Parts: sequence; structure tokens; C-alpha cells
Amino acid sequence: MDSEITRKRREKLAEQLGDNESAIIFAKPEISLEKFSQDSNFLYFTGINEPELIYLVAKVWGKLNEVLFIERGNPERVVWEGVKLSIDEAKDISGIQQIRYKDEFYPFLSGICSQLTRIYSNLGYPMLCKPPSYPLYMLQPIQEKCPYIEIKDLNDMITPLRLVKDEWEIQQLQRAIDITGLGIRDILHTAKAGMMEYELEATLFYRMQVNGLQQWGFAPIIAAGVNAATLHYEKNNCQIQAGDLVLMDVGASCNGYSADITRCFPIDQKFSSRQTEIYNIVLDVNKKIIELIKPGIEMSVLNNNTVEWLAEGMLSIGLINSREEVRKYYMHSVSHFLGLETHDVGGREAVLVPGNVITVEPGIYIPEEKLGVRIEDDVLVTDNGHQVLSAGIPKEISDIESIRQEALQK
Ligand SMILES: [Mn+2]
Repeated sequence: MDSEITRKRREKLAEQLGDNESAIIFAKPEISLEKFSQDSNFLYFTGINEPELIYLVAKVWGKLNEVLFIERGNPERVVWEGVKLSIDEAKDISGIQQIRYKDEFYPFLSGICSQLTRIYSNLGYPMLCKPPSYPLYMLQPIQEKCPYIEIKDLNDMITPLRLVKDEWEIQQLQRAIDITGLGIRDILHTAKAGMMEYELEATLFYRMQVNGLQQWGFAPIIAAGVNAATLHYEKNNCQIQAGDLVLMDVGASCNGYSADITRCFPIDQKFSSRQTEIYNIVLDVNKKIIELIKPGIEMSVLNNNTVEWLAEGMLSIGLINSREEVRKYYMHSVSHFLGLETHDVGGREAVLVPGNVITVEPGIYIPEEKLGVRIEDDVLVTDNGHQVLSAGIPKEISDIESIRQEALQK
């Protein structure tokens, strides 16, 4: 990744700072023996995928000051932890010119904090963070020393930036989606009744790993039969029975950018007639919602139409008797933004603009019939419409059945 890209992002962040305000973004701390996963905002503004670093930008009396704090390597720890990022490497990857060691962070901040009125940081949502987030913990000493400084989450500043994806970001998403698609095809070609859900998960993980994608974007859902009617099922530990429809809601992550795809397939060669009936209603809504996507459309319009059209479908087959009952079998929303987080920044009230990437994922869940169907695509908003980034992953019944037939006749 070119440091010019992150430099431009930091410029846009700094433009939003008022005088005597600072933004401080903390990389995730290192947790021993755990696979490292970077803070999305830190990655977005620095391009550095290393723990424990701190990025600070401050506007003091009109003058901008930008510093990256890195760890001071300890030669005795090298054999355990490897070599830490050097000053030159940090400069090279991020394009940030002023690099200091992390033990200088508090002295540096103390030097400017009498001038600061506000600090924006990647605090996370305090309600959801128990114990308090790492950034909040790190800013505690400053808050105690300078209680007049207001400490705020920087979400509102970064949301408009992260919502619009540049070309490089779209490439990462496309790669994550393509490789997820390859894994889904592998599963369609190898799954058989009697297998465990986690065997299918392993097939996809293998495909991701051999293609160089080492992390899931989120906990994968491989749900057979009734499990597909549990929206966030992630145990993936049941045996798949003949007759089951299998739902896979999965996504690899590429340089932090997450795919989010859902496909369903019969463990037998063909969809049963009931599975076909439900699947076609969901597929039809999936396609009609995608057709609506273009700049200027509100997310709420996508949501309202989904509820309306799913209700029509359910009424037409007698699954429900009145429109009001639609929420019994469809209880989530149809779209969310996709990016560095699977549920990326951007709210339900947003109006789409070119460069947004959203999911489209209608579903119908009928636990009493041991059946759940969701079909999810990832869609880029273009200047005059949309582009389905997951278009290469089969979702037509005829395409899925022909792969299943070929697979089971082997
Ligand atoms: Mn999703």
C-alpha cells in the first residue's frame, strides 16, 4: 500500500480538527499467543499492521504536529517477539515524518496538553466495552492531569471518510470476495450428508489460507437445517442430515477488508419443493433490491422495500396471513456497510454515494420447518448505478443444483 494513500486520509482527518484539538489513535495492544488483528482506524490512517503503536495529530495555535510513537525494541526480547518496527520502516510504510518511541508519549502529550481543549480518540462505544477500551485506559492519566480536556470518540470524524472506498480498498474487498467465492465453490463440490458443519468451515478456511488470506472477517456461520434459523449461529458443530438446506454466511479478510457473503445449498442434489419456494422468494427480493442501488438512494428505502416484498412473497404462499406477520420470519435489516469492519461505519439513515460498499441480504427463517434462507451479495455503488462484487458466486437454483449433481455423482 502506497503511503500517499494514508497521507491523504490523515490530511482529511486533520482538516476536521479545530484549533487546540488533537486526534490520538491507538493501535491494538499485543496479546501474547493471540493472532494480532489491528484496530481498523489505526490501519486506515497509518497502513501499519503492528501492535502497541500510537498516532497523534494536534493542531496547536494553528500549527499542525503529527507524530507516530513506536515501540523501543529490547534486544533481550528479540528471540521471543522478533524484531520491532524500526524508525525507518515506520516512516516508510506510513509516510509520517516524526517518529518517536512510545515511552515519550506521555511526556510529549504533557508538553502540549495545557493548550488542548479536546482530544478525539478511537474509544469505541463505552456501552459495549467492558472493561473500558484500551484507548480510554491509555488516556486516563491525561484526563486526570487535565480534567478540562474533553475526550471524545472520533467516529463522527472518520465515518464520512471510511464510507467512501478508494480504488485500493475496492481491490482488497474484491480479492476477499473472490477467494471467499472459491471456498464456497469448494464446499458445493465436496459437501455430503453425514459431514459435520465444521468440515465445511475447514474447506473454506483451507482455500483462504492457501491464497494468502489468513483471517476471517467475522466468525463464519455454517448452519444446516434448523441451525440456519439462528441468525448468529457460529457453533458449526452439528452433523448435516440428508434433506437439509445448508446456509453459509462467511467472509475472508484481505488486508483488513472483509467479504460478507451468504449462500444456501441443498445437501442433496436438488432443493426440495418447499426449499425452492422459499429460496425463490428470497432470491427475487435480493435481485430487486440490488436493482435499486444507485447514488441518492436511502438505506431506509432498501429496508422498507425488503419488508414489503418479502411480505408479498410470504402472503402469496400462505406462510403468513397478514402483512404485519412478516417480522415473524424476517427480523433483521437488509443492508449494512462493508469495509474494514464487516458491519462497517455508516448508519441506517445514510444516503448512498459512489464508493459505498453495502451488503444486500434478505432472508426468511422458519425454525418450525428446520429451514433458514438468506442470500447475501456485496455491492459497490458506482457513479450511475452499482456493481455486484460477488456476482461470480453462484446463487441461481439451476447453477447450484448442477454443481451439486456433479459433486454427488462422483
Ligand atoms: Mn452481512
